Amino acid sequence: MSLEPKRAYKIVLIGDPEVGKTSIRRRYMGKTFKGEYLKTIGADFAAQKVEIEDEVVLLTIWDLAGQTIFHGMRSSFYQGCKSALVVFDITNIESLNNVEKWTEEAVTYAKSSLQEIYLIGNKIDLKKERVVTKAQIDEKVKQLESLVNFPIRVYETSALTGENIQSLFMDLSRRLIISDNVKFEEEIGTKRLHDTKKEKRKEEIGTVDYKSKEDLKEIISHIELHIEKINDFITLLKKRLDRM
Ligand SMILES: Nc1nc2c(ncn2[C@@H]2O[C@H](COP(=O)(O)OP(=O)(O)OP(=O)(O)O)[C@@H](O)[C@H]2O)c(=O)[nH]1
Ligand SMILES: [Mg+2]
Repeated sequence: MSLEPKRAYKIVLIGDPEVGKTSIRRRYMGKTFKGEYLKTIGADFAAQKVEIEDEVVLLTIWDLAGQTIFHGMRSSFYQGCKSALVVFDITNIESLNNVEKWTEEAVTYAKSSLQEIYLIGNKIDLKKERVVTKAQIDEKVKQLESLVNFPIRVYETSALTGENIQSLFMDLSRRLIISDNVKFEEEIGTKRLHDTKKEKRKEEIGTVDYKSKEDLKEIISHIELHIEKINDFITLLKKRLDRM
C-alpha cells in the first residue's frame, strides 16, 4: 500500500469556549493533555495521515476559537469543510444549548461541502460534575436534524483520558471514504445508464432490423444484458447502504 495520501478531508472542531476543542485535537494528534486553559486565537490547524479501508487519507483538522470576539474571522475557515464536530461540555448545560447556533454557522459557511455533523459531549471523566442527561442530548439531536439534511452522530469523549477520541476520528474518516467511493460508483453507474440509452437510440433509428424473429431475440438479450448490469450496480449500492 502506498503511504502517500490520495485524498484530503477538512474537518472543523467548533463549539463554545472552553469545551475542549483544542484538547480533543491535541489528544488525537498524540500530544499530552494540558490542564490549564489557553484560549485559541482565531484558529489552529493540524494534519494527520489515517490508514483505513485499504487507503491512506489526510485529515486536516481545524480547531476554531469559541470566543465571540473571533466570530468575524471564523467564517472563512469553514470553506471546503466535510465534517463539523460540534463540541459541548457535559458539565455545562449552556454549551449544549448553544450547539444549534454552531451548527447553523457551519451549515451557512461550509455550504455544500459539509457532509456530516458529529455532536460531541466532552469531559466525560468529570462524572460527578455531569449535568447534561442522555435525554437532553437525544432531544438536541432531533432539533439539529430538523436544521440539516443528514443524520447527526453523537459521541461522548474525554480529552483527559482519551476515551472515544480515536474511535471518533476513525468512524468519521471511514464514513468520508465510503461516501466518496459511493459517489464515484454512482458516476460510473450514470455513465452506464447513459450508454444503454445511446444503444437503444441506435436501435430506434434503424441500425437493427426488427422484422425477423432472430433480430427481435437479439435486441431482447441485448437489453437483458444491460438490465443485469444495472441490477448488479443496485446490489452494490444496497450493500454500501447496509454498511452505513
Ligand atoms: N477534565 C477535563 N478537562 C478538559 C477536557 N477537555 C478539555 N479540558 C479542559 O478544559 C479547558 C478548555 O480546554 P480547551 O481545549 O482549551 O477548550 P477550547 O474549546 O479549545 O476553548 P477555545 O479555544 O477558547 O474555544 C482546559 O483547561 C482543558 O484542560 C476533558 O476531557 N476533561
Ligand atoms: Mg481552543
